[in-house]
Amino acid sequence: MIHFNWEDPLLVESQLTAEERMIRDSARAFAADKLRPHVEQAFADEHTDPAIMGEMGRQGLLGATLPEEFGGIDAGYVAYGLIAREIERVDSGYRSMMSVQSSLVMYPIFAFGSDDQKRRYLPRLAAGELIGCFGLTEPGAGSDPGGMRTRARALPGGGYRLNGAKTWISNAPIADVFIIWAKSEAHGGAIRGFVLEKDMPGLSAPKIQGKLSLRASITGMINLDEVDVPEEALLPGVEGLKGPFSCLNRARYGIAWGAMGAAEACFSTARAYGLDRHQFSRPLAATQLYQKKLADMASEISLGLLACLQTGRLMESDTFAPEMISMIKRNNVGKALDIARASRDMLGGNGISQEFPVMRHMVNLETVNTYEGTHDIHALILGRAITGIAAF
Ligand code: TGC
Ligand code: FAD
Repeated sequence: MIHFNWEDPLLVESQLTAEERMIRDSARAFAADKLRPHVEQAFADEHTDPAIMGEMGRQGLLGATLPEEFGGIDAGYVAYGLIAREIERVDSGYRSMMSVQSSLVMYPIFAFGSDDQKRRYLPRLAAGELIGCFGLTEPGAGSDPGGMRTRARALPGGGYRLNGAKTWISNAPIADVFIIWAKSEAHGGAIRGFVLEKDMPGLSAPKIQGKLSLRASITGMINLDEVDVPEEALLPGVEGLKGPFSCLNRARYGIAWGAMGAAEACFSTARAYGLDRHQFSRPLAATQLYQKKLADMASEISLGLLACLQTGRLMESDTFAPEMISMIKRNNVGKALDIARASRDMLGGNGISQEFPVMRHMVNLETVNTYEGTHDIHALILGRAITGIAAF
C-alpha cells in the first residue's frame, strides 16, 4: 500500500516516460516564469503579446510532435498533451495560441503541404518567428462548416482568387500565415486548404473587441476580398472536410488535456482557500459540503487525465477513432467548467476577484466548451457513432 497523493490520486505520473516528465517539467517552468506573471494584466487589458509565440518556440513547445527536420522535437501525443495541460493551468488563452499554431497551422502544412510549403513555413512557425491562424468558421457556418461560403476560383493565368469572410479566428489579427478553407470551383466545389500570407492584397484581419472570455488570446475576423494567390498556395495533399477535421482531431485532443490543467488550478486554489479560511470557528475545509466538492473535483480530474493518457497512447499507435477525441474533449471541458464554477463559489466574494484565478478560468472555459465543436455537437458526434443515425 502507498500513501494517497491528493495531487495525483491515480498515479498518472507513473505512466509517463522519463522524456515526457522532462518535457512536462520544462513546460511547467516556462508557464510559471513567462506566462503567469503577466496573465492578470493581459486578461484585464484584453491584450495578447505576440512575443509569447517566440518564447514558446524557443522553449520547444510549438509543433512538438513534428520531426526535428521541421523544427519539432519528435515528441509523442502524450507529451503534446502534457504541454497543453501546463500552459492551460495558467490560462486557456495561452494554450489556445499554442494549439492553433501546433495543431491547426503546422499540422496541416506538415500533413498536406508540398515540400516547398514545409520548408518555407514549418521551421519559422516552430520557432514562433511566424504566427499562424486557422480560418474555418464563418458568420453563417459555425457548427456546420460544410455550409461555408468562402470560394476559390481558378485564375486564367494560374492560381486562385479567394472571396469570403471568416470569423472568430484565434490569432488572426497578429498572424503572418493564414490557413484558409474554401470551396474551390476548380476542384468541383470541394473544400480545399490554402496558405495565405498577411500582406496579400485584399486580406484583412480586424480584431473582435469586447470578449468577456479568453481575453489573453486575440481573436479576429478574416476578410477575403478578391485575394489572388499563386498555385503554390494550395495545400495539395487533401480534399474535403477531412482536411480541417484531421487538424481538429489533434487540437481537440490537446484541449482535453488543457482543460484538466485549468481544472487543477481551480481545484488547488479551492483546497488551499478552504484550509486557510475560517468561518464558524473552523476551516471551511473542515465542513462536509466543502470536502464533498473537493472529492468530486479530484475524482473528475483523475479520471479525465487517465482518459487523455489512454487516448494519447492510442493516437501514438495510430489506433484511435475521432469519436474518442469527441468523448474526452466534451467530457473534460464540461467537467472543468463545473469545477471552475464550484471553485468560484467556494471562494465566496473573493472568488470574483482577479487576485484568484478561478473566475478567469471559469469564463475562459465557456469559450473552450464552445470552440472546436460545441459540447452538444460532440454529443451528436458520439450519438451518431452509437446509433448509426446522424442527428445534427
Ligand atoms: P461528415 O459527413 O461527418 O464528414 C465529412 C468528411 O470528413 C470526414 N471526417 C473526419 N475526418 C477526420 N477526422 C474527423 N474527426 C472527421 N469527421 C468527419 C468524414 O469521414 C468525411 O470524409 P469523406 O472522405 O467521406 O468526405 O461531415 P458533416 O458536415 O456531417 O460534419 C458534421 C460535424 C458536426 C461532425 C462537423 O461539422 C463538426 O465537427 N462540426 C464542429 C465544427 C468545429 O469543430 N469547428 C471548429 C472550428 S476551429 C476552432 O474552433 C479553433 S479554436 C482554436 C483555439 O483557439 O484553440
Ligand atoms: P452555432 O453553430 O450557431 O451554435 C449555437 C448553438 O446551437 C450551440 O449551442 C450549438 O451546440 C447548437 N447547435 C448547433 N447545431 C446544432 C444541432 N444540429 N443540434 C443541436 N444543437 C445545435 N473557429 C475557427 O475556424 N478558427 C479559430 O481559430 C476559432 N477560434 C475561436 C476563438 C473563440 C474565442 C471563439 C469563441 C470561437 C472560435 N472559433 C474558431 C469558432 C468556433 O469554432 C465556433 O464558435 C463553434 O464551432 C460554434 O459555432 P457558432 O459559434 O457558429 O455556433
